[in-house]
Amino acid sequence: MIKTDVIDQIAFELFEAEKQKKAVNKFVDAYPELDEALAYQVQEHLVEMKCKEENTKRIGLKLGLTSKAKQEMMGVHEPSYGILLESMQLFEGEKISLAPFIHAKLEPEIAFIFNKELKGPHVTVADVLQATEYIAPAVEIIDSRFHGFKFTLADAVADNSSSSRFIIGERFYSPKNFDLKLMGMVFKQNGEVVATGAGAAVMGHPARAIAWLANRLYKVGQSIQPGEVVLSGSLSAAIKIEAGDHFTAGFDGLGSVEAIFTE
Ligand code: 0L1
Ligand code: MG
Repeated sequence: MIKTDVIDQIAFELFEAEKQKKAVNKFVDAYPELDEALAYQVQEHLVEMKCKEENTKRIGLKLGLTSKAKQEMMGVHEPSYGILLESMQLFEGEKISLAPFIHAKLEPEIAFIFNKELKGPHVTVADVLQATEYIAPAVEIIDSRFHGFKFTLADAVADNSSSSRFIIGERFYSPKNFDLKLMGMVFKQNGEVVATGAGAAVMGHPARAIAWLANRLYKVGQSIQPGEVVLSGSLSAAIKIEAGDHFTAGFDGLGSVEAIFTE
C-alpha cells in the first residue's frame, strides 16, 4: 500500500473505533511500516477528521508515557504527545457519563497554560517555567481505542496518545512559587487513596516533559502557542473508572480537582 493510503486507512479505523465504541487490534502487525514518524502523520490526519466532524479546534497538547515505569513497560525511552481539542474539555462539577468511552481510565496531571510561544529545538526547563502563565491541577480521561490497552508506541501515537477528555481545576497559580518536582499528589477514588505521587514522576520534573514536547514539535515545524494548555503526563498510574466513581486529585499547594462519573 502507498503511504497516504496507510495513513488514511489507520486514521479511518481509529476514528470509527471511537465513534462506534469498538476497540480494534493494534496495527503494527498488519502495517509493519507503521513507525513513530508515520504514526504522527496518522495522528494529524485523525485529528483533522475529528475537528471536521465535531466542528472543533486544537486548544493544546498532552504528554503521555512520561513515567519511567510506563516507558520501561513499553520498551521506549521517550514520551509521546497528542492533541487536545476544545470538544475534549469537561468542567468540574458536571457529571460525566461513561457512555462515550470504551474502557476509560483517569490520570492526575498538572496543566500548564502558556503566555508565550515555546519553540524548539533548544527549549529548557527554565524556558518552560518562564513561558508559563499558570499551572492548575488537572485530570485526564484516557481511553485507548485498542483492545485491552495493548499497543506499541507507534499504535498509541496514531491513536492520539489515548487522549479522550480532560478537566482543569478552577484555580490557577503562577509556577514561580512552587518546586514542581517536589509537588506531592494524592489521588482518591470514592474517598480511598488509590495512588500517590510527586511531580518528579514526570520525567524528573513536569517542565522537562514540556521542554521535550517543544523540542519534539520543532522536528515537524510546530510549536506550543501562546494561550495553549499542555497536560504534563500523569503523576501516578492510571486508575480504571467505574460508573458512580467520585475521584479527587489533590496537589500540594494547588488544591484539588474532582471528577464524578455516571453510567
Ligand atoms: O496520557 C497517557 O499517559 C496515555 C498515553 C498513551 C498510553 C496509554 O494509553 O497508556
Ligand atoms: Mg495522560
